[in-house]
Amino acid sequence: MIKLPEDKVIITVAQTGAWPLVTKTLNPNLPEQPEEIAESAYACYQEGAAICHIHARDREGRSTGTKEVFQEIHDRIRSRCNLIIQDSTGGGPNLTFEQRIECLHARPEMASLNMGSLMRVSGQYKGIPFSNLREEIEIYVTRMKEMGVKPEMEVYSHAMFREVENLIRKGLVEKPYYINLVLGMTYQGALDATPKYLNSLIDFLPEEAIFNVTAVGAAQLPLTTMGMILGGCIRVGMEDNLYYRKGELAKSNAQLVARAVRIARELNKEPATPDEARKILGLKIS
Ligand code: KMH
Ligand code: ZN
Repeated sequence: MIKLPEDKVIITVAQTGAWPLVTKTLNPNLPEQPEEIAESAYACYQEGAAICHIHARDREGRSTGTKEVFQEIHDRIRSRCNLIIQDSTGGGPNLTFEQRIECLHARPEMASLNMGSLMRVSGQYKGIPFSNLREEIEIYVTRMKEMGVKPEMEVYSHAMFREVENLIRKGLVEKPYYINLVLGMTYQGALDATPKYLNSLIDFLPEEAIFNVTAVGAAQLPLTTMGMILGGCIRVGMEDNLYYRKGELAKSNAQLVARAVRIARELNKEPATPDEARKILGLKIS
């Protein structure tokens, strides 16, 4: 595992997720439309985020994969700042295999790559898998490679390192590998968000990997703090956690980024700028 420079942390903000029930009805401050996502992204950039992980919604608030909506979000963000744009290929349960990857045509610098399948266990999609078969992962990563997009490999359990190893063995991902350890998803096959699981996932990281910590719900604060201490990058934001603290909804994504930056500074770390993050991750400098 590669640790970040001691005095740096790369902060990703994941502002809006794909889950259809997570809308403004649960937190009215959730940005859904391109203009809201871009405005909020700029506020997060000003607070210290370097990467923006993006899901798009249509005008009715449903997950969409269309290039046009992603392009509008990218253009709006890029007209204001140089945040690294990381599109989600996780899609939503309503998106097909091809729709999930259409966002690549809007030319993000990075894109998520889910490293195995999980089972949805609640709501109208209960029993519908979040499918990421080896063949599918390989198709996605090959397209990313062709288009110069760095994959953010999302790992939800130890078993998914088998898929990471497969991509490394086949030369389909480049160093430094960027691996997002995602804890606390309420899907069957995912790990709970506990310090013990985080530590044990870190033990299985390949040598040349930089890691990021994502934790869902109330675990976002303690586990991202732990991630910083252990030399990792962190992800905060309303895709993973709608609350600032118990009983208090987050006012904005920027509020969650600002708290992460305060904690980083208490730990003698500065948030990496987007260009510093590009250098660390091996992306082209903007
Ligand atoms: N909602 C996250 C916990 C993706 O976008 O590819 C999982 C995620 C998947 O971020
Ligand atoms: Zn996502």
